[in-house]
Amino acid sequence: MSNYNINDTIVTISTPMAKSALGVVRMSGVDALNIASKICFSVATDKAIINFEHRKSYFVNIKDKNSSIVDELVILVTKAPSTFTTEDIIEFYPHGSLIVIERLISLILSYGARLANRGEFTYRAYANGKISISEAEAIHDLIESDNRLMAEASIYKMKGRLSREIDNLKNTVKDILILVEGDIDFPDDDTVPFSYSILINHLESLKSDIIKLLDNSKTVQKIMSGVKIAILGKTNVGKSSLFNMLVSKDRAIVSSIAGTTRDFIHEVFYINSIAFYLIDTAGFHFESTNEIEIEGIRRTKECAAEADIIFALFDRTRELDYDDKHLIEFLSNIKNKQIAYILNKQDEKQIIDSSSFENAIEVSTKTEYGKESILSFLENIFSKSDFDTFNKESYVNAREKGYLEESLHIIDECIRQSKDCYMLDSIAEEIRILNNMLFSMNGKIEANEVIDEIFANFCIGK
Ligand SMILES: Nc1nc2c(ncn2[C@@H]2O[C@H](COP(=O)(O)OP(=O)(O)OP(=O)(O)O)[C@@H](O)[C@H]2O)c(=O)[nH]1
Ligand SMILES: [Mg+2]
Repeated sequence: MSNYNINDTIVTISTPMAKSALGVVRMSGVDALNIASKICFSVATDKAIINFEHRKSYFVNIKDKNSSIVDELVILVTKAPSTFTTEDIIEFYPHGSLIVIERLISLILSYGARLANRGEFTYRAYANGKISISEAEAIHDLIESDNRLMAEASIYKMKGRLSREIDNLKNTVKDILILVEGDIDFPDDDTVPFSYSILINHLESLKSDIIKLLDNSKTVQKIMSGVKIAILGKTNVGKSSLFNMLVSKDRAIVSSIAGTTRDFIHEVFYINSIAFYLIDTAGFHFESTNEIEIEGIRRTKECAAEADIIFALFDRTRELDYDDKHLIEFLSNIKNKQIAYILNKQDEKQIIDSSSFENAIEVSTKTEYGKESILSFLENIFSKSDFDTFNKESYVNAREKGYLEESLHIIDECIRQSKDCYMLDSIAEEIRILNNMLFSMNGKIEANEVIDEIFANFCIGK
């Protein structure tokens, strides 16, 4: 991708290659207007359109080289430089027949355009300085988002919420560099007073800004990615019944035969727009010799490891047996996860006392008693301050996080050198590396392989 020519004209379909009411075909580049003027004929006058105006739509017949009509459609013209790619862009909205779309694209190609690669429009926006690499990645996140909050967070990142934070960090680094270089070049000039303790204060404050950004990002990511919940329990305690109750659908098979669920079932439900990904699992039966059950239990444990929250379910109408106790022991070894102990079948004669578990939630999936308690438990997973953070801050991906963590190491090294009153030349060199690090994070200095990897994941036509 990084080796692609950005001086030619590219075209491709931006909607899925499938029969639909309408499609979108996008063309961008130096020759876009010229090519459009050869194939677009005004429906009103049947004359070729020679001069296109910026941000104007036209109702046209597309005609091939034999003057045969390919389609009658609307095009939207936007002219350089105020476009997504900063180049002239024509968007065609043909009828969504694959034949029509293929004919239209072939016609455009025959006039010298080239078929666009994955993400190539966004790559051009990046290469032409319209968006930062972080903003390009946010566009990809937006397209991939599968819940409302993920879409929201990526839109704000796309619109520069993170870039602004990084710009603030860059400005602070620049000020620190001026402080250090000022003292190197003009040691006797006291207009910008220098001392190692002033320098250390600046570095400490920069460090805490980066740590805050990383912490905020963690919160934003937790909210936008949704919460994975695994329902665990021995056979027949009502896991699938609980699952169906929470997703409000008769999705999983429920039966009194032990071992009904053999594999996972996933469903998503929402509370205050937060996505909860619920997983129903196979019953926890520890001493199984049945091959299918053993595999089911292996998968259940894997699923527990991936979940953010575990719902440990017990049947209140029976004494805790070997499998229940084994599950409790298994859960006691799990760290850093929220575990909710749920006692089911509250509608029948109670054998287990709820005080056997700390903060147990009592439910009956049969009467839906206790459903509200479970929902309110989930509602309180995130605090008001988590939501405030979500509404104001942005998130970093693995690539950006790598740069920030590396920046923290460099800052620590600068602080160490400053505390030992090292030569300022050495500290200045470290700060320059830090500066480049932040530029590489969302600016234009990137290794080609990284660029290639980012854009290779994009959709065709974006
Ligand atoms: N009385 C009563 N019966 C329930 C309740 N919840 C589930 N059951 C019954 O318990 C039996 C097992 O329910 P399932 O939801 O299939 O249990 P499970 O834990 O998914 O079982 P496996 O998939 O076999 O591990 C069924 O006969 C349900 O009707 C409840 O709240 N009260
Ligand atoms: Mg089940």
